[in-house]
Amino acid sequence: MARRFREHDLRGVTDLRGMWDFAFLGEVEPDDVDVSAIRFNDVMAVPGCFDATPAYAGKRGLAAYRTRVLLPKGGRQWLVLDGVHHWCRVCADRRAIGDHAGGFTRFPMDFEARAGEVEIVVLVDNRFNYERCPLHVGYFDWYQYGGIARGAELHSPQDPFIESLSVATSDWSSREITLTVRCRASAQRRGLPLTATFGDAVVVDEPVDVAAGVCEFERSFRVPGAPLWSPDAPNLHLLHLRLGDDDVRERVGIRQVWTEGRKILLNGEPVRLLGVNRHESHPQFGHGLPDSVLLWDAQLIRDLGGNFVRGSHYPQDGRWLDLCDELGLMVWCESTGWQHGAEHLNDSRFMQAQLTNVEEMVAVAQTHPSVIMYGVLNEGRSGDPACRRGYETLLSRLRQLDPTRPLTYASCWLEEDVCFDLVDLIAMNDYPGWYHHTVSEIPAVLDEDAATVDGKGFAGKPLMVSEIGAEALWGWRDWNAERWSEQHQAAVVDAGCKHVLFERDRWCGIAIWQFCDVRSSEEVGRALSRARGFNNKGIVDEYRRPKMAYDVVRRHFRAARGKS
Ligand code: ADA
Repeated sequence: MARRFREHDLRGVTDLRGMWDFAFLGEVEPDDVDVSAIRFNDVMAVPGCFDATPAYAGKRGLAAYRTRVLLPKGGRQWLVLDGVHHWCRVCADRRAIGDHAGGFTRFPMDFEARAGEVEIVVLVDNRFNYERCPLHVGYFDWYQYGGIARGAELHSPQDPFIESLSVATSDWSSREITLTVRCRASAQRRGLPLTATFGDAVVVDEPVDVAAGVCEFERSFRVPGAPLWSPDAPNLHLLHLRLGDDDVRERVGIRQVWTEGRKILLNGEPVRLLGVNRHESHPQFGHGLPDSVLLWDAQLIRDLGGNFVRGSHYPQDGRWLDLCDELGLMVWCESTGWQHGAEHLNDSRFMQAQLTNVEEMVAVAQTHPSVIMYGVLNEGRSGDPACRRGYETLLSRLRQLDPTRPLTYASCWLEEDVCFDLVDLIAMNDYPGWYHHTVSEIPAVLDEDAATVDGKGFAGKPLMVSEIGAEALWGWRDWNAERWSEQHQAAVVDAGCKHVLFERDRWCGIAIWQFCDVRSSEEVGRALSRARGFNNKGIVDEYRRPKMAYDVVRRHFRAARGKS
């Protein structure tokens, strides 16, 4: 992905973004495709979603993308795709080099090639096929676009090759940072120079021995006095790591997050999460948002006085996380999911796909200081004892992969929920004033929800409202202020924010459902309950035009943050 800082000085990286050759193949099975016989008769933007363009709007089927790259050096190549929706087969010089299932995550594919031109073809399938891609099921309440939606790069790796670099603040007060480097070498190497600079300071400089295959090592260092990262002062530092002939640069924010009693602490100070749920979706770009739209979104959340965004309901684009790092937005990053039940959580294909999704999510998210917690399975049936094992598996894998961040999941099963003990922060989704009850009853319903959680023995844990909101059609203003009007939505978010932020101190935060309107699933059942086929609970519409609720949220968030 193209980042705001140069990621490599030594490693050759070709950015593959731009126009690719394209062919929509439709109802064809990938196994039946002869890659050399594809007639590429169109072009498509990468990153982008083909089914969000006028020519292919709403189409599901197999599509083929092709580009050519000039390799200065032969040998092992590393193709890195940041998100392909939602199943793909990658071919280099007409040979399949691998399949990948699941959109929204970065995955590498390596292959051998000679110096000179290499042809990359990616077969992309946006159909729902549970066998092939159990992560994406058609009933979700968002439109699942197809295409190479995020960045694409070709890395010509050095040997040894730095496969990943994790950076974590191990102690914010002494400014201690721990690096975990994972590298791959074709043969054992002794006394390889390892150096790391943090800003201008050399913090690691030593010879290391590297074994053949994959090896991992950890180093810690301190940078006394270095400014910390927080939403009010999102200080970032550049770290440059070199191992032999390979290198990687990463941006570091020094900060630690943990929960204590009912609070969530950032560098020892309690923080209140003021934010929105945000889908990465736009009618013109699908899931492949251009930088300018990402910037719009971040600017608007900051304008609201927000300091928090829940990445609903899938892993986030590294470019968005870069922006959140830089502009001081705290992020909840969650695995892909929507209202899964025991039939999925007890299915090994689904669970394996979830585990891969969680691993790929952490690989991208973990270097970002903005990511303050991880979540799994939005509104899964955490109230069903038959689902508990699935929650345990995913949450314990997350803890193992990254023990530095609190864990959560959004629950809509408060009374029945059997998984609250597994998380650090309890998150409740409820829609009083929309699916049930009146606006004036919202405070009482929220109090009852909190009392339910507390009554189950979790009064000592942090609790947040992870979803609350109502639908409003942009521009539909009506004296009756009924459901679907901007007035009604404004009244719902007004009552919710007022109660959670100013009338009680039980909740450590609130995330409005949702930031912007998004296209919903094309399934008939969903379409009939979603005017225009969109989930219209955005406080801005899909083109980011504000509704009345926007100003209401802005007033409350700014007051809560002590701003005018
Ligand atoms: C759920 C879900 C959201 C959205 C919302 C709604 O709680 O988590 O994705 O579907 O409800 O608008 O009903």
